Amino acid sequence: MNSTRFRPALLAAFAATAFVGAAQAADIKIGVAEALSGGAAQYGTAIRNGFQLATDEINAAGGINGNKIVLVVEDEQGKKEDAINVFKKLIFQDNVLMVFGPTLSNSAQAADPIAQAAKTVAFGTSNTADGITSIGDYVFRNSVTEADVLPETLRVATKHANLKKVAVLYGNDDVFTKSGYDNFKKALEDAKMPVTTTETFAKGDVDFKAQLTKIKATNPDAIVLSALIAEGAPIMVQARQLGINVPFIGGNGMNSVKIFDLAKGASDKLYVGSPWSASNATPENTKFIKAYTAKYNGAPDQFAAQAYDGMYIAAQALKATKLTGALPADRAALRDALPNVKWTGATGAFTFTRANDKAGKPAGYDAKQQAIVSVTKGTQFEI
Ligand code: 1QQ
Repeated sequence: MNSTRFRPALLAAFAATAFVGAAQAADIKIGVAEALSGGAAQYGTAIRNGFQLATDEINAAGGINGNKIVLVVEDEQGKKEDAINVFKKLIFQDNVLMVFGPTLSNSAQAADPIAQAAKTVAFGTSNTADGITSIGDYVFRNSVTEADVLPETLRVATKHANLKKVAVLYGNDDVFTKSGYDNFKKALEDAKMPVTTTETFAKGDVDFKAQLTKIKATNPDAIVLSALIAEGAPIMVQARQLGINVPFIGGNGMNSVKIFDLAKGASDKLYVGSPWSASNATPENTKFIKAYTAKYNGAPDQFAAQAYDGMYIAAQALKATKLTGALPADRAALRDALPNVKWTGATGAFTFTRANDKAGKPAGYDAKQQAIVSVTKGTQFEI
């Protein structure tokens, strides 16, 4: 008699425990929109690996206050139309808390306004063109911009290779390559470096001999190149075939170990600036390189490193956020927590700075970080 009277109460207590338990162990869904196929997959695959490695480590260490991060990964193919569609799917159908990506600035400029309008954080780990975070206050990046890196790359390369005059070659139909060109142009003017000729190419071009022949005729000491790797690698190969053996000075697009596979011996004498170096022997970087190499059977690059750090930065913000389960409130709370994160990861010490929009009003958040300039293969210059 007594036992039957108590049973409902006990059952209710169990049910409540089960409910609280389930709520505490709720998964935290994070969208990953990266180029996993097409010409930009060279970057996107490394980025996806970096996110996955960090997520596995964070979850193995107890997740976010006991909750697991679950990645919803989509291929945006390095195309802006696909980036828009993938952002819409992740934000409106999958109901992710935030979105990482897309890979290219060209796609970010098209897709980030979707996230901004939906008041959902868009966090780029590889977008380096001017103006990406001026889209709005839900737009973040931990990628160091071309504007920050290229003047230093040029300064170090000029000194190291004793440059007196350079030729310029850039892609004029991509947000990143155009922004790289604008920043190189400004840096060259500031450094009073004579430019022998300026040539352009378009995305998808495969034959660069016409531009390179013109460049060769002007006898530059180096070629300043703003290109993505799909065009940049064959440009280096074809330059060497034409007997152009001067150094190349590249931006973030050339900052991938894939250049060794794609251009082979022709990738020698390439100067690039980077927020990350394989030879930076900090405990965080050593741990990252070891874990990445073990998991993926190959060396990481700075795209993997920035993605890895990006996930840890988001995790710090999430740990400081009281998630309620109400998506709009949680998305806003995450946005509010992110700017306060300070994190020392594989790429070194990291904080955000506030960016301005076109009207000069505070907008999204840019990485504040140091750059390193290196020449393939071998030499590194800390700056
Ligand atoms: C951008 C870049 C590319 C090289 C990303 C892979 O920096 O598009 O902003």
